[in-house]
Amino acid sequence: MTSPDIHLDIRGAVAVVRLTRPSKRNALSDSLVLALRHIFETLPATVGAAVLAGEGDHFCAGLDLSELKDRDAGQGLLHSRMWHSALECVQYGPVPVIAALHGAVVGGGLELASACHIRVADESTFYALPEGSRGIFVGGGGAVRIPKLIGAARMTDMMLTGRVYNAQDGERAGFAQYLVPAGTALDKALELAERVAQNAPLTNYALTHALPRIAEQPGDHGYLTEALMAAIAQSAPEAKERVKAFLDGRANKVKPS
Ligand code: 1HE
Repeated sequence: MTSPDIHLDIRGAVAVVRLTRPSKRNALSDSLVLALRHIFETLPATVGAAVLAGEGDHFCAGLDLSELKDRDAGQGLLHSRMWHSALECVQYGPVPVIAALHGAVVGGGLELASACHIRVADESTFYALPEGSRGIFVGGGGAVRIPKLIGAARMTDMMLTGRVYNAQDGERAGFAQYLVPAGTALDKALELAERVAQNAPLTNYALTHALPRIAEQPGDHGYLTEALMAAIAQSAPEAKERVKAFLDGRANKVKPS
């Protein structure tokens, strides 16, 4: 399934996925959501990390509101589940995903950004959940993912009052891990992706698939899952070689930033 509104470029070990519907502020139509899902389901095995960005002045204006009008309750339920399955392919796909944010990151656009593993925001970024004022609710997993970033109290405030967070306040609140000058989010995201792609694949898998589940488990279950994941990761030949390289003085040291 392809769409003219989304493009995939493979740059070495990094997949660059761009929303290319700037005339509609990258609003997410059904066909675009399905194409996004397809891209993350079928990334080549040579890819070690992905970057997700939006063309034009905004990352993403959320759900394509022009498609909302004719849906009954049953269709609405299935539609939300379709978003869930697509965004699960981003969060629990084969590689870590780094979102490069600028301009509007609103509604379903914020839900999409929340499914990524790292968010890099430039100074033009703003975050909002206009669902509250449109008489609807989040439906793309935002009720699960966004409170994990900023807390349920902040999300409640955003949806009840229409509060918009600017880039600085958004970073402080927890939307993004990186705040960079306007126009540089994609470069920073690419730089991070290059680094992430050099990690041992099992380490990246542990961070994207095991960590979020461990964090949801009761502590004593989490400790066991952590121990199992740690044992699997460290038994991989690549882990043994990386540790040996450090002990032999061939690997980088940790330096103060
Ligand atoms: C759209 C959409 C859209 C723009 N669906 N067409 N999301 C929202 O409620 C956000 C709605 N959008 C906005 O508030 C603004 O468009 C922006 C702040 C993002 C950008 O403003 P601006 O001045 O740059 O653009 P614009 O003039 O408002 O929009 C340009 C065009 O994009 C225009 O169409 P045109 O044919 O008149 O040129 C807009 O109609 C169109 N457009 N946003 C459809 N969202 C899984 S559930 C998720 C639920 C939600 O995401 S609800 C939140 C939806």
